[in-house]
Amino acid sequence: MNTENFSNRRKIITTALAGGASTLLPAWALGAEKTTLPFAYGERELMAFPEKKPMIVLTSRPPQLETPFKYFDNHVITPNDEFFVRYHMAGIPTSIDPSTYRLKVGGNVEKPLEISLESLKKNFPSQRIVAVNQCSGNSRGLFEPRVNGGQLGNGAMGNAAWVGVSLKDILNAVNPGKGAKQVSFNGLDQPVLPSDSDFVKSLNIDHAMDGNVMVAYQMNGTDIPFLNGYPIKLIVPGYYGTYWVKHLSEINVINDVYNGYWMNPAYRIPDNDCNCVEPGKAPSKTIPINQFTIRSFITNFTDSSVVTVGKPIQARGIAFDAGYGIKKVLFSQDNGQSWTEARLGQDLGRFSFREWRTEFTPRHAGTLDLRVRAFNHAGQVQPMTATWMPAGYMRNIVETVKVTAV
Ligand SMILES: Nc1nc2c(c(=O)[nH]1)N[C@H]1C(S)=C(S)[C@@H](COP(=O)(O)O)O[C@H]1N2
Ligand SMILES: [Mo]
Repeated sequence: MNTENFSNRRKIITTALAGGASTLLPAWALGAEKTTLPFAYGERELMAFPEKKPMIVLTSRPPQLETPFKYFDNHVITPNDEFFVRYHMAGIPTSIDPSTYRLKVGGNVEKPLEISLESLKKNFPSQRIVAVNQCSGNSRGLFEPRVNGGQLGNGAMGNAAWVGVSLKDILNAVNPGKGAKQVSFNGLDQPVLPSDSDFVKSLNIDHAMDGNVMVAYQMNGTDIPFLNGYPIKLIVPGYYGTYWVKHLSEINVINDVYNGYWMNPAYRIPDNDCNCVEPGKAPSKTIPINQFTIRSFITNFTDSSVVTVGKPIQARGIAFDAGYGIKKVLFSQDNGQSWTEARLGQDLGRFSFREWRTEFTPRHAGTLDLRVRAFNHAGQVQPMTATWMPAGYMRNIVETVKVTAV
């Protein structure tokens, strides 16, 4: 896959979408390169969907696209055309008219509103936040023993600059009534079968009002790509992607805990300190998935990289957490026996990817187990051994990249 190819494809896509970013055309298979994710049955096709570079296809209907991991080495902000895509149901919108789009805000509120995009942009103060969106099941394919669900590598995450309106300002405008306990969020996508549940998520009212949760209408300085939720999506910094409702169309203030399928039984984690169970066991009690675990990655080496003994070389990558802030990142070239502290890159905000870099000199020929381990300001640290849960969420073990030194 080369750059020339990329720009070609972008042009085709741009031309195909000449009617405006609000039209999604079907039939878009423009290429069929292949890649292999690092687990059994990890062979995948790459395809360019509208407004996207070739991405790893998990399913095409609905589109579920994983970012090829090498893209993360190029930039700390994930470009829109490299950002992963996740949907649950095939009934996704295919055409959206921004002039008639309305965000309905109601439920237990004093003054229900139907907000146009124009009004959202003009009548509410805007705010910007750089934040990571990560699917709960990112890295699920690496679970041992294997678990059911989308077999993802590490590319179901991305970091973007979001501009929009604080949910707090929207809720203050409608004025939640007494007894308000949660806020529910619905998007334009629909289940295909009557037996399927519409994708609706909820947050506690205090969380919804915390000033960080926002309704975004811009991603990295432009419209949100169609497949990432055009024209507006909910941004829940530090929380798993499942809460980041796309094509957001309806917000309801409710007096109880929303108990629809996508909050219960879906997207639940074991209710204990490790959010884990013994492999093969089911949790006895669960809670809704919530904040990210702390993670870090090496982005410039893969298991097929070759390095030279005695020659200093840079290792680099990214780290992130739920928003407590990355405190330090340690790097090891010897299977975790000794560690050196990496330099941290620019701080783009506590919810952003944080770059790290260090140099190392391969000490001996053969396989080197490279590892990176992040620590945050809340005392959280990546575990050295993997935890397990049936749903395959929240993986954050210290990953190992095995390079060959010659
Ligand atoms: N409307 C809608 N929003 C949704 C979903 C969905 O199926 N429908 N999936 C959620 C999940 S599980 C994830 S991980 C994120 C992915 O966001 P992205 O596709 O923009 O990367 O969208 C969330 N928002
Ligand atoms: Mo997800």
